Amino acid sequence: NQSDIDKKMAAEKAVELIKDGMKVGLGSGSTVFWAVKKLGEEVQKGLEVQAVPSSVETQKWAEKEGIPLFTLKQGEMLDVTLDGADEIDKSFNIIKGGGGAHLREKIIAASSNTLIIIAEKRKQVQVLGKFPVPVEIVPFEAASTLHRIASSGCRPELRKNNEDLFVTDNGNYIADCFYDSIYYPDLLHEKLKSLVGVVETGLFVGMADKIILADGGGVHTYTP
Ligand code: DER
Repeated sequence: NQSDIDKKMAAEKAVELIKDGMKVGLGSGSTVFWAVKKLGEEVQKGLEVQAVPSSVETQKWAEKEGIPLFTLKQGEMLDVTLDGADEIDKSFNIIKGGGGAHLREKIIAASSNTLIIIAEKRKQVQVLGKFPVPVEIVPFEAASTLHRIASSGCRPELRKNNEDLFVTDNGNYIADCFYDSIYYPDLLHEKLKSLVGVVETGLFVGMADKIILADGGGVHTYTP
């Protein structure tokens, strides 16, 4: 369907930027799925890369494609990371975490010299906030942490996985936090991070170096 075509187009455009010998961060989600697939094809044709996956799901995809995986040493940086987005505003601030992987995704993005975001054009919005902000919290006394998060002016909802609570790859919970428009994502991120019990937010502020968006009409690359 058109959505998959668009995701695939954006993903494959990004993979063109991966050169021999690069250390690559792999994000998570259905757009990154196409990037891993394309990167795997290139590896099978001889491209030499090493990758760090941002979720167990991405790790499995990468292993299936024969992409060599590794762990960064202290101080070692990735050359480039490819990752998706749930919402992108005009200043290229991003909400991520729809798939529950934003803690590992942010660790990888922070350890990468370049962060390339790949997405369907429909993810671009004027102002963030239609999509709830995923916030990873520790399970211990989660209700008290939710109360502290609510005080930041949102309605926090513990993410479910069918009947059970969703548990991240790190053994934590996710609170999906419903705000109205988020005009100052940097301030909101700092406020949330200051709350005890909060591990990481899905607000990626000023982190993207390149945005590749696809819609039926083609692929557009934006540099903040
Ligand atoms: O959960 C995540 O952060 C994903 O990258 C998400 O933001 C994008 O997922 P999608 O490519 O399946 O829309």
